[in-house]
This record gives sequence, C-alpha cells and structure tokens, in this order.
Amino acid sequence: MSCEDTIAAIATAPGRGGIAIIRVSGSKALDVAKNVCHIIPEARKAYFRKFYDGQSIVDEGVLLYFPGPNSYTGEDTVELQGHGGNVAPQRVLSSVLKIAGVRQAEPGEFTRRAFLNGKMDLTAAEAVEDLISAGSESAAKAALSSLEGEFAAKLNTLTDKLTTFRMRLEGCLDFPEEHEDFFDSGKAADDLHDLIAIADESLTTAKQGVKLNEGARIVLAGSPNAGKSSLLNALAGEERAIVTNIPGTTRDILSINIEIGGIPVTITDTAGIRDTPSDEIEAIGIKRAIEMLKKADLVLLMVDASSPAPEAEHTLKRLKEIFGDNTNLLLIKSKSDLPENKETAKLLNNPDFSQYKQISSSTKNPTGLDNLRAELKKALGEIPAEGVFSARRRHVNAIKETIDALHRSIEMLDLGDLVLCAREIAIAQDHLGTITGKVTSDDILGKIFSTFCIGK
Ligand SMILES: Nc1nc2c(ncn2[C@@H]2O[C@H](COP(=O)(O)OP(=O)(O)OP(=O)(O)O)[C@@H](O)[C@H]2O)c(=O)[nH]1
Ligand SMILES: [Mg+2]
Repeated sequence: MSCEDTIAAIATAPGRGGIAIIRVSGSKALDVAKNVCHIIPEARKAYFRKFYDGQSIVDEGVLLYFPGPNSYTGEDTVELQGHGGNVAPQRVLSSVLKIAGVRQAEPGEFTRRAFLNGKMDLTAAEAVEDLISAGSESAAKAALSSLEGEFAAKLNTLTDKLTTFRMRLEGCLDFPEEHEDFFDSGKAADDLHDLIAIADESLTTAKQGVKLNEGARIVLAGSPNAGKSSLLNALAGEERAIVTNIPGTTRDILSINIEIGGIPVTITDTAGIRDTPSDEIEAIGIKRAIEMLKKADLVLLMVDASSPAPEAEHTLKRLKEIFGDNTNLLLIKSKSDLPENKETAKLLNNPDFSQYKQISSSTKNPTGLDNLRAELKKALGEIPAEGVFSARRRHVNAIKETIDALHRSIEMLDLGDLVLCAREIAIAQDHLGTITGKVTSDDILGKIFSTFCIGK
C-alpha cells in the first residue's frame, strides 16, 4: 500500500439510497475532476456536472474539491455526489479508476492517510470507525468524545506529567547535588503514586469505553419450557421467538440487539439443554447453544420456579462443564406469577444454586421484569452519563502496561536505582504513545485500519 497512489472508493453504504458519494484522495484528484466532470474546479465550490466515462455520461451530480492540506486526508480530495443504488455509483467509480495512478482504496485508507498526515491522532481515527458502528446512543456519544480528542487529551496530560517527572529525574542524575529536595522528601515516590492514580482512572474509563464499543453478549440457557424465548420476546418488546408450551420449541439460536443502561447488548435465545433431544434438529440446536454459551459475557440460567425442575441440577452441571466456576451467571426463577413449586424452591436453596444471585421474573405481568432489568444493568456495570470515550482493548492493554511500568519505576526508586527508574518511566511513556499513535508501526496500523469500512 503506497501513499503515493491516488485512492478512490464509494463512501456511502451499498443498496438503494438517494445519494452515493465517490471519494478520491491524492495527487491525481484534480485529474479525476478534469476527466470525469470535464472541469478544473475551484476549491470548496459546489458544481452540478455530468459525470463521464470517456464520452458517455454515466451519472450527474455535485462535484466538490478540497485541496490539501485542508481536507479530511490532508491530501487533494475530490468528492462526486451522484445517485445511489447498486449500479450508478459503480459506473462512476469505474470511470474514476480508469485514470492513471488512481486505484481502489483499501478499508480505512482515507482515515489512515488522515492519521499519517497529522490530521488526527490514532484514538480519533479509531473513533471514526467506532462512531460508524456504534450500537447505542451512549456508544455514539462516547465515540464522538474520542473523535473530538478527549481521550487523547487525557492521555497527553498523563504523558506530559511523566515527561516533567523524567526531566526532573534525569536532571537529578546529571546534577545530583542540585536536586536533593526531590528525593529527600520522598516526593518522587508520592508523585509516581499520583501518576498511577491518574492512569488507573484512565483505565477505568477505557474499560467502560470498550464495553460501549463492543457491547455485551447475554445468553439465555436452561431446560426446555423454562421460559427463555418468552423472556427474549419481552426484552425485545416484540414477538421474535416462537413460544409454545411444547418443550423443545426453540431449535436454532436467535439473537436480538437491545440496549441496557446505554450498553449495546446482544441477547441470544438457545435451545433448552437436555441430554435426550427429541430429534437430530434439536441435537444440533443444543450444540449451537453450547457454542454461544462459551462466548457469553453473562449467562442467564432460567429455571421454571412453578414446576418440578428435575433437569435444573443437570443443566447447571453442564454449564459448569462448559465454562468452569467463574462464569458470570444469574439464576432467573421464571413464571413468578404462578405458585412456587416447593420441591424446586428447596432445590434452589441448596448451595450449588444459592451461590448465584437469584432473580424472580415473569413475562405475564407488567412489572415482572423490573427487577431483572435492574440486575442486568448492575451485572453489566453501569456507565456514567458523561466523561466516557470510546476505547478498544488495545488501549486498555497499553494503559495496563503503563501502570505496570510505573509500579516497577517505584520499585527501582526504592532500590535507589534512578537510571532504571527513568527507564521504566520511558517505557510507560512508550506504551501511552502507542495509544495515540506517537509510537506506532505498520503492523499496528494495518490491524487497526483493516477493520474499517471501505471509503472511510
Ligand atoms: N405463567 C407464565 N408462563 C410463562 C412465562 N414465561 C413463559 N411461560 C410459558 O411457558 C411455556 C414455555 O415458554 P417458552 O418461552 O417457549 O420456553 P423456552 O424456555 O423457550 O422453551 P424451549 O424453546 O422449549 O426450550 C409457554 O407456554 C409460555 O407461555 C411466565 O412468566 N409466566
Ligand atoms: Mg424457546
């Protein structure tokens, strides 16, 4: 991939739509305007033009020209806004790609160029994609905060403080007699603890950002007829899954997207787990259920509290086999509108079950899910309304590495090894630098931008 080439792509989503935008960036952008629109445009002026492929007209629309560096990518950029749909934009793009030196853009390549040309830091570049794929309003708001540089600003404050600290430390190494105050007072260690506290705060916020970005996966599990599909429908607010009183109704997995406390959540309904499926289809469904359970962030084990539940013990045992003891599991006692079954109540009091939080639910009365909704919010972790930015796992890992390096720097300080202390602080700075892109490699960039949409 070379930044010398001029790149082009359809920047709007495929399918039926009023307008499609073909975006072009690079030194040949004006050639595109000349060849396709038969005009040399002035900067930032809208022209209504026919779009040509050779002598034939392929579409008509608006042409815009943004000379670099005052464009999204920092390079000369041309936008052709034509008609949407599956054919017209492709025809315009194909005409654009016939011009020498112009090629189809890779996913995220426009934003990659914007980053490389210093138009935005890496957290903002990633936030562009996060905003596009945001699954809830809170996630979109958080992405916008990162895009506007709030995440980078927070990290830059920490980096600046580390730089100041390192300068003092290195000054002390060079001129020990002049900097006695710095260490005699034990102030250096206090300062480092303060810096760790700031990094810890960023870590918490970054983890919340990841949650908003990635969303959470909740999987419903339990014996046939426990009420899983009914719960899915109630949470979705519409009849998505088939509900009958025949055990083994749900065969395939079915996922819906909802929002809980601002977090985008995918809830998956699964076939009730039992060892004696009625046929091959149910057996495959149970296998799929187990695969989904392995990926769950939170499992809701449903037990029908109104009936004998001879299979509940077995289901719990199976779940533990699937993911061990440390699963995030809530036990849902369903059908709480019906009288409780004494045997089942007794069973759920035994330690195997009582170690889990138990929540009563009913889909048959209007307030039957209030408690469950509140507990789901708690289990997923509440996200503050303000001050959250979108973040990724790589950010969380880099902040953790930063904190580890700072802890090591305190150890070195305690040992009186100021050289190693300074080195650990430099390592901490490098880790922070990988987040904003001050320290980066083609590998990291390749990984980040390959998940972007084409045309962004
Ligand atoms: N009274 C009462 N009945 C319920 C409740 N939830 C579900 N049911 C009934 O229980 C039966 C089974 O419900 P489903 O939602 O299909 O159960 P399931 O766990 O999805 O069952 P499978 O798909 O067979 O694994 C249906 O007849 C529902 O109407 C509830 O809260 N109260
Ligand atoms: Mg079902």
